[in-house]
Amino acid sequence: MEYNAKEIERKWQDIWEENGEYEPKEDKSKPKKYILSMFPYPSGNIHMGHVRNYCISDAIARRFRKDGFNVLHPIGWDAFGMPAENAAIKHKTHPKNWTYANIDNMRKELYSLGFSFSRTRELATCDEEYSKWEQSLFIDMWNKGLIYRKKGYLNWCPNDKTVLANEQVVEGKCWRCDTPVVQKEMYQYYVKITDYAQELLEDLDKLEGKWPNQVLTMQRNWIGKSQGLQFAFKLEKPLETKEGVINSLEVFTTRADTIFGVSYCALAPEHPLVKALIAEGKMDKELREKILKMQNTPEKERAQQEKEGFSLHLNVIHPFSGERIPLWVANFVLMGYGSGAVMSVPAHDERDYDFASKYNLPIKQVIDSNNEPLPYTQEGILINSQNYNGMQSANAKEEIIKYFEKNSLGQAVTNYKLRDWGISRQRYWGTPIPLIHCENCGILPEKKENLPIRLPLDVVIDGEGNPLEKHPTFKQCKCPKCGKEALRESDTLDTFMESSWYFLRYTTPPSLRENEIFSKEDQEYWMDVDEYIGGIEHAILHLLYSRFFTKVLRDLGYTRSSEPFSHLLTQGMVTKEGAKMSKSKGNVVEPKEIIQKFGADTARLFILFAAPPVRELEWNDSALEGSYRFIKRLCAKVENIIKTQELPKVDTANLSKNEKLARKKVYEALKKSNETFSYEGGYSFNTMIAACMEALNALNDQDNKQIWSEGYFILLNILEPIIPHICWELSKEYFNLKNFTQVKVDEESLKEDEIKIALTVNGKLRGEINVAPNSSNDFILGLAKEQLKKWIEDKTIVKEIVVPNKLVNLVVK
Ligand code: ANZ
Ligand code: ZN
Repeated sequence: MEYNAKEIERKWQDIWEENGEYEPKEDKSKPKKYILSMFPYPSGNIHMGHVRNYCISDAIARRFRKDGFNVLHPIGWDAFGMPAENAAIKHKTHPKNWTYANIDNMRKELYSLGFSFSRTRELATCDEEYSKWEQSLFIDMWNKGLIYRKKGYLNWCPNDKTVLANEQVVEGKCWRCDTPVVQKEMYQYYVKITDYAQELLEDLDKLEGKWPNQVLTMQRNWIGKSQGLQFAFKLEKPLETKEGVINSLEVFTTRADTIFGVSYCALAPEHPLVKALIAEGKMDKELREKILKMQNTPEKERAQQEKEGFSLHLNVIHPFSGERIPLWVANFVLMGYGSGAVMSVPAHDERDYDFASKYNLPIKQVIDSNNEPLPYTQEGILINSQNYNGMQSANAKEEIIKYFEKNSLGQAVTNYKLRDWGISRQRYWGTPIPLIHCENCGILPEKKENLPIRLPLDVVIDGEGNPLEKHPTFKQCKCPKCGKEALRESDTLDTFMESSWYFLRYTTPPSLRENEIFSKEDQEYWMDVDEYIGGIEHAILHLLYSRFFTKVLRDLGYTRSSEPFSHLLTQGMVTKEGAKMSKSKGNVVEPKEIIQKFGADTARLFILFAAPPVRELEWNDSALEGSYRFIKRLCAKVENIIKTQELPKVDTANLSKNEKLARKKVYEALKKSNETFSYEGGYSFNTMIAACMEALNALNDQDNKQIWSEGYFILLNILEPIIPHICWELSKEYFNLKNFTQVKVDEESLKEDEIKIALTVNGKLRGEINVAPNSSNDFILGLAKEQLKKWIEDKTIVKEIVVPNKLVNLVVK
């Protein structure tokens, strides 16, 4: 048969769409599989990274359908976000038009690859229907006290009067106008993800072996549980302020055992004590300006700078020794962690050591370092620590914490690195926050019956300020409580909010979407996601937020799930000439061109054959052509197929060596594919495809039509998840698609006729023999000695070793 990829692929894509072939079935008595790939951002075109991602999920989804599962394999669009606004500024388009046009284009590109997505469950997070339910969820969370408002620092361009996202700050300057960016304190909304820190951490243990270790570790580190002591140093002189007297300074330490080594305390530049000194005019101008400058440097940047600080010319009193300890402001102390102040122990901490060396502060050793140089950061035996001398660190920590607790000077605390999640953005293209500011009643949620709050379309997007804030009427509304004129919130939501629950939303059948966020029955049937496939770049935020949302939704009564994704498969990068494919590197291969030239099946086969999913995939033109040739070879011998609707019978008596081998290779491929399609099997399609290629070669070395037919019946079945179009074409013609079910492995066919046994003398290879499988050791030894005559003739055999079915070793003297 001539292989005409274009014709075959168009034909089957049309048939699949017309028949609704890939819609999940209503029948909930069937076992289910929910196969999900991370949804794409509609940037304009599908790239190879997407192709790889969806080739993997599609292969899995297709296989499970054939194995009798009801499969949900949806796709949607992570459609809000900054690029649409940037495009609006650059090309004078509207973000909405730009986004939906991109979606239309990318949808076409996706389906040209033959992916078996459910068409009816598609969603875009910028759909008003999606916004409605997201706003409804926001209100539930607000009412539950899970969302609050507080001041936080944002990147601010004083020229454009606009908040900048981190990506819009380039070397400390505004991306549009080059004005130096400052840190501005503004009201922001936060979600209390820290309320769930402990559960988010603990539940990672349940995902052991089901998620990549690397991801589990990254999540654990991000949550960053840390146990220690929080206590207060007394200020040498209380500080009088308009808001009252400040007497003390709280610090958090994980090394209470080093308390006798404190030589200074370091404060974040935003620390309330520092702010009070500035507000009370108790700081000279020069110092004040230095501190303000530090405050204006984003924390991330500070972390990369050299250690820097300033003395505040104030002291606190050491709780044991009564010594005066100087206070400093330092760029390595973060206001958002612990209490924003540190007891510094230069002898046993790197940062403290660098800082003390630079500013000539004392370095007091209090842990025996076994003569290793300072800073010595490990635990050990205490020295120079009064009553605690000679104790082990762990023990000393306990005793010192006990002392503080007994004397009400401090307490054991658990801190998490995890911060509450700032969810408000001062931009247009996002979900409007459904809150209303009333002069009488404060901040209130909008009434649910008024949802969705829609984005106005008549906006000016020019990069200055927030278009919603500037809109003439958007903000005007009535207070839901007292009915008076009030103002609508003009911030929109972080787009990570939308991607934190889209996988739950897909479970809602289209007919119920308008009236229900989730249909309970469907949601319980489909959740949890069985296989979640996507890029490692989402290892932290997206996955953490999704896990968090699932737990919140559980506590709100919307789901029974606690962990959304049973298995996680992170695919490797697609590279060319050793570098990640990217526009800036100019090494991009456009999927469209490949499909144009070779067809979708070739593209899919190449992608899945070139590397196992978790590994990097290096682009290779000759391997691509090899994939094309394989499909052509698959089509070349179809005249050998006997049409049938069941597994062809093979008369196995008196088969030739090549005929036996062909059957063996076919069933080996089937066995390999059964192993491949499981998380534990790693979905290593490459080895399974290699087995299919070997099987086709072996079939070609014989011309028994029964064996050809059996081989095709099985190979088309195995290869359908990889190269669906050609498999459907051939399968329809010869087997009426009846081969797309589970096929049993014929174990008989796998048996070896003869096994090669390597013969060694004193460990050196000296020959080989062929024997029937499972021959007795005596029989094998007899044959072996015969063969090895010339190596053992005038020697004494001191040892005979037989490794069944593998090897004989004779030890001679
Ligand atoms: C004294 C000390 C001695 C410390 C020593 C460490 C080693 P983890 O484990 O990450 O929780 N620290 C506390 N609050 C901080 C803040 N807001 N910004 C920067 N650093 C802060 O780290 C806890 C340790 O980090 C604390 O223990 C404190 O320094 C510092 F040999 O206290 B340690
Ligand atoms: Zn009111």
